[in-house]
Amino acid sequence: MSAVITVAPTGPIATKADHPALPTQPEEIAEAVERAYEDGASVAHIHLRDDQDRPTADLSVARRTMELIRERCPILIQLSTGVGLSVPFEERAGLVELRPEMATLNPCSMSFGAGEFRNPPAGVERLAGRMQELGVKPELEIYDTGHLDACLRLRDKGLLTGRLQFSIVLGVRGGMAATPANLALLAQRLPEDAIWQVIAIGRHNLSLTGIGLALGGNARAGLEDTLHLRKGELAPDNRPLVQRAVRLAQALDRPVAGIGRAREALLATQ
Ligand code: KMH
Ligand code: ZN
Repeated sequence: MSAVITVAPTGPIATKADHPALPTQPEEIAEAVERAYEDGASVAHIHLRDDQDRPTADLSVARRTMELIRERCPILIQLSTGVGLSVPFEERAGLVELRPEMATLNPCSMSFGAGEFRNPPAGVERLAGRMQELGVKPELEIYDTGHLDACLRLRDKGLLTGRLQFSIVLGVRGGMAATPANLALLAQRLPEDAIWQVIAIGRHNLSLTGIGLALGGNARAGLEDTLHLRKGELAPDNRPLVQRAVRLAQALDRPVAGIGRAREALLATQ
């Protein structure tokens, strides 16, 4: 079974002070995405920054970034509606109006490091419904077991249809710890036909990405999830992280999905 590799070149938190090669402006993000596409990624998970490098849900920044990516390569675009902790939920939700192929849906509020990640139930339902109307495929971000149950309730209400697509997010302070046992617990509770990947934040990124692939999941790689290749060694940029995920998949006999395969696997059954 082929593996879909997602690149997550920029997250909501790290800045250029943390990593000088972090792509934050539309041109920089498009460049990093094109390199990842060349290396085997077929999905780009995108966070946007304003001209001061602060997280933003500004539609003109998003539109410009999407245009630049589409000029460069046919990668599937997944906008993050998580955006950043400082951006209000309704602004974040507005990003789906640009009709990316996919967008994230964070089903629950939670503590997130030292901050709060607000995803109010009524807003989440509205966003799920709007994504359905627009044909934007939700990637369901589950940071804890109850988040999976919240997604299944959305499905029972008819707000999620087709094969559900999950990211099991491990290692955020406020969510489940990055351990193999937590990954196994969540993976075996997913609906049987679910599509899923691991998002392993921080130092367990490599081992948990490998376990996820070995269990049949897809993989995500990039500076959003870890700035390091290994303890004490910064990744020079996104490229070696993506290349490493590709090598991991290949070593596990999971051929890396091209765009056609990824489109079929992720979008065909909406
Ligand atoms: N930043 C990760 C902890 C999103 O952007 O909506 C989870 C994530 C979710 O990527
Ligand atoms: Zn993200």
